[in-house]
Amino acid sequence: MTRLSAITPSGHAHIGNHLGALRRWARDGGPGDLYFVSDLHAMTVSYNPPRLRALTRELLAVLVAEGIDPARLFVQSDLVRELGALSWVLECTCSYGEAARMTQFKAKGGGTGARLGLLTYPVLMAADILLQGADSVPVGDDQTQHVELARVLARRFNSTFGEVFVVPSATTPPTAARVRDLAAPERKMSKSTRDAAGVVFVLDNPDLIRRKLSRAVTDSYDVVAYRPEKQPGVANLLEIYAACVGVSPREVEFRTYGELKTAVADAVIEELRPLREKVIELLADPAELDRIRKDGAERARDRAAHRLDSALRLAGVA
Ligand code: AQP
Repeated sequence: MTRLSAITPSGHAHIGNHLGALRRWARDGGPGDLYFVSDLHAMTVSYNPPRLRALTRELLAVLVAEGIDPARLFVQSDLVRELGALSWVLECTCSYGEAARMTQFKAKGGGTGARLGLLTYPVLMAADILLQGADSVPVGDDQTQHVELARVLARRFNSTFGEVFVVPSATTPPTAARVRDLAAPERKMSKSTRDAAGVVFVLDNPDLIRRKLSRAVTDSYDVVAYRPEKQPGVANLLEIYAACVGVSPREVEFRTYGELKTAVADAVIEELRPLREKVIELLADPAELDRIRKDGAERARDRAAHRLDSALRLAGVA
């Protein structure tokens, strides 16, 4: 089985990415699993090119530092030519209605003024999946529709031109922590949030982590209890603590909010310390990171080559 997962360099990696996904990718990844930094997907909104390049490199370093096998990693844009070619073939089999129906396109302000890339990015995502021959794509609810489109396009290509693609399925990843913004616990912690006060980044130093946690929003109940509906801020802190130390949030006991915040800060600092150190070490050794990236690109291109060649040939263009 080949499971394909990605992280978009829309900002710096945070503790939510780590606890909710990356840590698990490193721990549970099977020999066929693949992971990539989806830098081309970060171009569908306004972005800064040098920052995108730096974030892509940083996220690759984070994935390696998490302990994911470098042989299973690649950067999406290293396959830009292959993906560009397959995206075009797939776009020519996909209707405007199918693309415009995507709820994410609508949610992100899709309309006549939207970038075309925002409309067609699910087709690029289909190309990501189909080129690597992934049969399973673990995604949250917001992405299942895109995997469904990849499924439709794979089937359509196979039945119209000839069998080339594995038909992928969306799978639900095992439940993991869903970390919320410390300053606004009604929303999830996000890489692209403008105000970083409520976001703990993997590369934040211990003092900054302590400061962000000491300012985390709580409530006026003044009781440390796990009641996500009534006390979302406190519940979020309990969940972060529990995910770091490996217990259930319901079994955690603290007397005061101050005590809770100090314990969460200590746990987060300890959880992130080895990861942060390793990322810094990797970023300081450009040759090693370049080697990992080049190696990953070659493997990913090798996996893609025969499918792309067959698809182009069957589509009558090469
Ligand atoms: N707050 C979170 N708690 C738990 N898991 C999270 N993930 C993201 N945020 C949280 C998981 O991290 C993986 C990679 O994320 P992504 O690049 O696919 O983008 P995302 O889900 O849109 O993450 P962000 O950080 O919120 O970025 P932006 O700001 O660009 O939207 C995914 O497996 C995701 O579930």
